[in-house]
This record gives sequence, C-alpha cells and structure tokens, in this order.
Amino acid sequence: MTLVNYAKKEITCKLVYYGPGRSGKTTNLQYIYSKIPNDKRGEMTSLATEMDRTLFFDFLPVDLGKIGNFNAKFQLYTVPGQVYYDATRKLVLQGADGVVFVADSQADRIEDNIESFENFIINLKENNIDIEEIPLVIQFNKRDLPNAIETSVLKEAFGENDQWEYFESVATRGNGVIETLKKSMFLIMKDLAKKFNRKR
Ligand SMILES: Nc1nc2c(ncn2[C@@H]2O[C@H](COP(=O)(O)OP(=O)(O)O)[C@@H](O)[C@H]2O)c(=O)[nH]1
Ligand SMILES: [Mg+2]
Repeated sequence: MTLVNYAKKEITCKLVYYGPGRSGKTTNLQYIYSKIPNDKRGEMTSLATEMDRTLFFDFLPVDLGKIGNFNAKFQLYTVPGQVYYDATRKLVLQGADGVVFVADSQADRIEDNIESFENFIINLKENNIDIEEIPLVIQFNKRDLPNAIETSVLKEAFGENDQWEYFESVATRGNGVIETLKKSMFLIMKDLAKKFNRKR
C-alpha cells in the first residue's frame, strides 16, 4: 500500500521480490545495497537461518526518484521461497505496489518456478491484489549457468502477458539487477500516477 506523507512530501512504495527458494532474491537485494550510496539507503535487515536461507524476509529501504515534487521511497522485501513458509509469503505480499518475480533459469528448476508462480497468484488473490493490475517484472536469473534454458521456453511456462516486463540476469555479478529494479520502480510510479489521476 502506498503511503503518502503530505507534510514531508514523501511517498513510500512497497516492492516485493518473489520466487522459488534459492532463485537469487536475496542476492538481488545484496547487490542493490552495495550499489546505492549510503545516504540513499537504510540498513539491510535479513532474518536468515544458519544455512543462509532467508527465513522470514529481507528488508531494504531505498530513497530514490521523484514523483512531482514528492520524494519516492521504496521498501524492498524478499519472501522465503521454501514451500512451507507460505504464511510469511502472504504477509510480505500484503500491500505490495509492485513485484519482481525472480525465476531460476536452470532446467531442473522449471517445476519450482511454476509452482512458485501459482502460489504467487493465489497469494495475490488472498491479498485482494489483481494480477492484471499490479506492476510485474519477471527476472530470469542465473543466465550464466550451462543448464539455463532458453528464455522463450521460460516465458511460455509463465504464460505471456503484454503488460509484464522480462529481464535476464546474473545476480551474483550484478548483471541485470539494477535494470530490473529501475524498470519495476518506473512501472510502480507510472501506476501511481494513473491512480492519482483517477481519484481527481
Ligand atoms: N551461478 C549463479 N548463482 C547465483 C545467481 N544468483 C544467485 N546465485 C546463487 O544462488 C544461491 C541462492 O541465492 P539467494 O539469493 O540466497 O536465493 P533466494 O533464496 O532467492 O534469496 C546462492 O548461493 C547465490 O550465490 C546467478 O545469477 N548465478
Ligand atoms: Mg533469500
């Protein structure tokens, strides 16, 4: 849910990184954290297990962009991908203004991607978010691995939609990470402008 603070001229948006376990969501946020100047970001909070898998979520506030004369702040979250953390995923998705779905390009992960995407659709519904309305960027990650399958095959697996944007990435090297983030922020701001105009 977008928060607008008129006194401080500030708009706060929520961007959620969704996807199956180990697809590279936390790696995306770590790279973003490393690239954003100190004064434009808060601390990254990760609640992880010993195994370095995200237990609850990662959280990174960034302070970027302007909408009119308002400062736009983005709160970046990741969800835990493992099947049994569904309640946490649903909670993190609550009030999302946009989603980056991080898919694992490896051939043996295709089922996991589809399962996670189906789970995403269910959790959107449970949060009363319309999949046709929410700004969505699908990121095909791990393009560096030899068993990465063609993006056209991956696209088909998700069901193509004209409104969605697609990016290829190698999150460990940072390739495609900032591009994905920028596109997602752009779509969210465009969507917000549309909503504000509708209200007037
Ligand atoms: N080869 C390769 N490994 C990656 C890439 N992105 C992430 N990883 C690795 O995949 C594992 C899981 O990444 P993580 O970000 O924790 O996944 P999450 O569960 O989605 O948060 C880690 O060992 C990462 O270093 C990538 O683009 N290429
Ligand atoms: Mg993680």
